[in-house]
Amino acid sequence: MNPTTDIQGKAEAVTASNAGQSVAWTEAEARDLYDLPLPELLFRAQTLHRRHFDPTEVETATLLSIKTGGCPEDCGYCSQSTHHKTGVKATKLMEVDSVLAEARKAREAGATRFCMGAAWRSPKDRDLDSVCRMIEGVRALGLETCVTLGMLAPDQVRRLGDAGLDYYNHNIDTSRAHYPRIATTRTMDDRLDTLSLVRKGGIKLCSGGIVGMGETVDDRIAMLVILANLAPPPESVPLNMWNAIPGTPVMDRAEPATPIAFVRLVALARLLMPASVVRLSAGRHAMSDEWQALCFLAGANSIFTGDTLLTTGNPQRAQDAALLAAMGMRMAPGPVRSNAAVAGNLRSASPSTD
Ligand code: SAM
Ligand code: DTB
Ligand code: SF4
Repeated sequence: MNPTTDIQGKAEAVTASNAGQSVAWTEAEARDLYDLPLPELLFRAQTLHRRHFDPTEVETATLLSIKTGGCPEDCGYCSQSTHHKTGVKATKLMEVDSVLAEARKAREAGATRFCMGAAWRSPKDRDLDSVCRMIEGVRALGLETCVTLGMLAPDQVRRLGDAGLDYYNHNIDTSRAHYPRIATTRTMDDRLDTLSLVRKGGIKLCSGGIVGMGETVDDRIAMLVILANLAPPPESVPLNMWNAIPGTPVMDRAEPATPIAFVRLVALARLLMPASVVRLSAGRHAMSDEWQALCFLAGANSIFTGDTLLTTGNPQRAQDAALLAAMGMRMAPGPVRSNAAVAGNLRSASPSTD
């Protein structure tokens, strides 16, 4: 019998439980899936993808850096750490009204989620007052809300939940083994503790990582296994290709993933976390249309739209719309949710051929 048949059975069990609470993956099982012949890997990923989602739809979120630079953490990949000379200027927390004006623009451009990022180790209570008003204001515009503010205390989670926060983004970034090589002012367990508090607070998790920081393929797989075993996995899983930042320590050891290696990782994320939205996040402007197209075929179903991420660039929205149209796909008009019922309910969108 094909040794991966049992593993596929496990992936089906994740689907059956619809959230994966009871299924724990091992790194060896995940590696077996990752190493499948690409046509087989993509077939399996697509099969699970369409059980949960309309495979022609991609969720769109827009990011805004509400407090840039001056961060005391030493994350070796980040433009915003005070430990590295990257040329990023530190700013104060934005005014609530200015943030809401940006959210309105994002909504007019078609985004369904607005994500606000702050370069903090953890928020001060006074700053959280403003962030809560931003969340309330963005929600009132009819957008889903996401914030990424660093580590949280239980009371801060409660306040964010009371403000109506939908998602908290907090990436684990890499494997446990590689973590000390990318940050020393915090640990993987610090990250997992915040994720656990956020989940207990009833807020949905957005957690993923970065590829291309000198890690091995096994590190990338180990990172996905940690996320998949959170029981249930994060509702949203961003996979970032490291956006090179001159002046950071990661610059000396960065090695971008090949397109095929990245696509395999996306497919593995889809197999290990079939009910999660997998976001093709930073690094898209360095990817060809064909590379991105393969990621969508492997199960990625979310992107950031808008020309900037936090401090780096992102493809123009028109370019994204053109790629999706060429694939007979579209930006989802509302939040994307796992729903086995969409299988067999594909719109008869035909690809544009120009
Ligand atoms: N300070 C908060 C924190 O670290 O959680 C929130 C902001 S931080 C910039 C959010 C995430 O952006 C990081 O966890 C990391 O995964 C991602 N990130 C930062 N710099 C990046 C880069 N150059 N390329 C890709 N992803 C990056
Ligand atoms: C995530 O996983 N990627 C986004 C969001 N979550 C906060 C951040 C990407 C940052 C890319 C580097 C920059 O623009 O500074
Ligand atoms: Fe600070 Fe977040 Fe950048 Fe780390 S990733 S330096 S915590 S802004």
